[in-house]
Amino acid sequence: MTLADSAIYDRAIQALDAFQIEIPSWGFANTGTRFGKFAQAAAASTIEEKFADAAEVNNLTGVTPTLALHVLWDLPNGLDDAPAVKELERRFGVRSGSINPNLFQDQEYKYGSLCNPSAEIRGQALQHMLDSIEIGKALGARDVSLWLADGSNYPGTQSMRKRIGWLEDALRLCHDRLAAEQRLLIEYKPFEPAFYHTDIADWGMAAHFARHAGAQARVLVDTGHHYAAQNIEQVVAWLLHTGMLGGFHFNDRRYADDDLTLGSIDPYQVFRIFHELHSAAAEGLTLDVAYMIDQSHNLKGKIEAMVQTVATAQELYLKAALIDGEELARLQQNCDLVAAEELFRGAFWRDARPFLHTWRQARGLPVNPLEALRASGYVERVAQERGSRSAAVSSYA
Ligand code: PSV
Ligand code: MN
Repeated sequence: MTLADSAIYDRAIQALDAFQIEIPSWGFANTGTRFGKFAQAAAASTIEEKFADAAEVNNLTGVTPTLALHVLWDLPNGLDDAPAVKELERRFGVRSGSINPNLFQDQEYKYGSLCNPSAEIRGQALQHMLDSIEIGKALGARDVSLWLADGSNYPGTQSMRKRIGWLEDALRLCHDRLAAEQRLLIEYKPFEPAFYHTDIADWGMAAHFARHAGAQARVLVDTGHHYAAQNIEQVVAWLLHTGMLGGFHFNDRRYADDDLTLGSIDPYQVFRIFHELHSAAAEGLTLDVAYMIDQSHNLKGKIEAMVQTVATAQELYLKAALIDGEELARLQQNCDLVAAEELFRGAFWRDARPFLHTWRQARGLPVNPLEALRASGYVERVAQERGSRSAAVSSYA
């Protein structure tokens, strides 16, 4: 190995050591589209099963020690469920990750939750946020990750400005309740379920609400929550520059919020996002960014798709870490466009998997986690145990 080779090897190993990604409990459950669900026998239907699946993914990949929880789906009795979740953490060796309040399912939220014109409903939504913060404290989970479905469908039917004020007030009250180590992450999305205006529609609005809420609030970037032509890495660069980037929900998309497997449509975009993070870190910025997956696998096997996603994230993170940052900065400074682009693209085309294999081998992990999952028979076993539940249910939501 030459000196240059060994420097790259060290960089690869360092990058892999630093990378962890959170997986979502809802990625293991039966989900679907608004047209129907295709039930899978191996799908998890209890929180215990979700923890079991998460442990399987973590045992195979070694980089997913935390499981994101959705309050209504995973802790339907709120704080009262926290001790049982703690017990599952111990049993399965997986910790609770971000706590996701649910302000989009209850009937009273038809016209909004924290932005509802009714003070009573806003109060109810605020109480759910405060309860979620307490759940986070009880579980020792750091991030409370808020996505609001609030918005309206028709022009003139709501006061967008009043709703800004209501949301500012609510998020500040939430922030006041955070423990010193907790964070409030604010996720944006341009449309769906609201189709005229959404109360937190883009990163600028999310950053405003986060700043207004307080010092422990940050923006969460869900890669599926942008218009098709959006330059997401530029959004990331801005949030890094302004110290407002708190985390990611990774997934891929072709049209809208499709929740497809990360990198299945545009792996180059994920690479470009990771490059922004690596280059910011190399330039001395302190990064405090939670990497999370937000995917629901409708047709693919859920556990298999999760392992595939984690491995893809590692590969793309690693490829981006292998860019020669100093050389790239020199080429950028000299406006040597083609050389800069070739260096950048070259890293994307490089097969970084041998580094990943070596890293896995050294840590006693399966070199190919997908193959190992198949060989383990885990999916078949749980499918049998969990039984084939209700056949595909067709409904128009
Ligand atoms: C909304 O589309 C979202 O991205 C939010 O993060 C929710 O918590 C999640 O999806 C639910 O699947
Ligand atoms: Mn999301």
